[in-house]
Amino acid sequence: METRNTDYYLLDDLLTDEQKNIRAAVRDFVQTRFQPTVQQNFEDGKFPIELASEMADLGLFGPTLEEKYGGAGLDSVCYGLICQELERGDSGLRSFASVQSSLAMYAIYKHGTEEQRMKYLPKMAKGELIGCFGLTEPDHGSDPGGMKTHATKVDGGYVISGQKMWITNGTISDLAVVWAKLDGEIRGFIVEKGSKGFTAPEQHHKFSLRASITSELLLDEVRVPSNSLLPNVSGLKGPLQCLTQARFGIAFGVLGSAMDCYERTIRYTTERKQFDRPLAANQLVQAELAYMITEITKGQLLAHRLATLKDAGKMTPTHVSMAKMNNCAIALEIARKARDLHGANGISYEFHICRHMANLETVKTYEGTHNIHMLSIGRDVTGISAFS
Ligand code: TGC
Ligand code: FAD
Repeated sequence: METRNTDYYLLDDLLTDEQKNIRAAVRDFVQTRFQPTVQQNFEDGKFPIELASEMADLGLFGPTLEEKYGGAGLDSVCYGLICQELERGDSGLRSFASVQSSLAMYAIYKHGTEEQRMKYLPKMAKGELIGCFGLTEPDHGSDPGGMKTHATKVDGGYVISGQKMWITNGTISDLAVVWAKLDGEIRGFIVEKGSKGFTAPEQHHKFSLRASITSELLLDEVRVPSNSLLPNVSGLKGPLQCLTQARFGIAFGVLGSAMDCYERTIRYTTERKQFDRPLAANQLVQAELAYMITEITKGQLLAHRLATLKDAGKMTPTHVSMAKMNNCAIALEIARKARDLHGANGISYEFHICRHMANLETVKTYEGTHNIHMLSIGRDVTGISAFS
């Protein structure tokens, strides 16, 4: 009954012991190791990279991959619950793990050679190598197909030039999966830290995702060897297939932030009194609490079904769009309502709500904005593209 507060529809009955145990282990890690410093890290604009090896020991990097690549072959519900518990702590913590697992490791796993997989994945699973995923550019966010970063074939390899922006983990990464156009086609390249002409300066002055590293990737005629190319895919579907994995994790992850906001608000409104009675005794307050738990419950059902579709091989990209779009929107709305119900305390670091709220503004935007997912669903149900 550990999640009784947010398990309104007894979804735990559908979980296996393994799924519950993994959720409990990640929750414990977040509470004991991450939570004590999150306020300070958020204030300082710092990600606690020193926790990476503990996260690796818990199996949080590439958990669904086979053992030979350092994974544990976990199912999709397990992966989703890992994301949920990490994001209950902070969206930046889930971002760190999402980018490592679903974007950088998955790109190499899905699009790389066996040699590339064996070179990078086991070390990434151990947290010995950190990766990032460079798709977005200053002038191409929602429309990555227009990217300007380009690669040219030269003797023994490629030369890559361009600029990526808003890249999670960039500055602390040992390798970047960079998407660039080669002969007009989008291709993926592994660019290692220290490559001549490659730098990853940190982007500062953010209101959101402050306990997370966000960076530019600057590529000034960076020469990479032939075996840096991910050979098994070309075109926009290369990065989009990776994004499908990460968006799946976000559909679960944001529920963690929403749950934390809801549970804190239940506690706060039952304890704090105004007009000689608890805030929660007011019908207007109860209406907000009822909204929160209803949307969390609907979001959990959507996410759980998405995971079972994924493991059954029936999940489509627009299934993922629906869950990412909906769950981000309701999590943000829940955080805003929680902020309101905490009154002035709602803006204080000490009460954590405003941090979640600010983070969720980013999560609504990255990995495809709300509008982009809505239009993807619109295209699916009408057969008409509103993009072009
Ligand atoms: P479109 O014609 O739709 O697609 C091109 C090819 O890709 C295939 N495809 C997908 N494959 C897998 N998963 C998906 N979700 C897919 N969506 C499309 C499609 O079938 C096609 O394949 P083929 O074989 O015909 O070539 O392309 P489009 O140019 O119309 O663009 C579609 C659009 C707008 C939906 C797409 O560009 C898009 O999703 N834009 C949003 C960009 C985005 O999400 N960027 C995220 C950057 S990474 C990030 O934010 C990480 S933050 C992580 C963190 O910190 O946690
Ligand atoms: P734009 O595409 O300029 O969109 C601006 C607004 O216009 C949005 O509301 C959008 O929905 C709307 N819009 C755009 N096109 C349409 C349309 N056709 N119809 C209707 N509305 C439209 N990227 C990476 O590659 N790797 C990362 O690791 C990464 N991490 C990130 C971390 C953070 C903290 C942030 C903030 C972003 C990150 N991103 C990353 C970038 C992110 O994916 C992009 O910001 C996102 O895809 C949106 O692009 P944009 O910011 O250029 O917005």
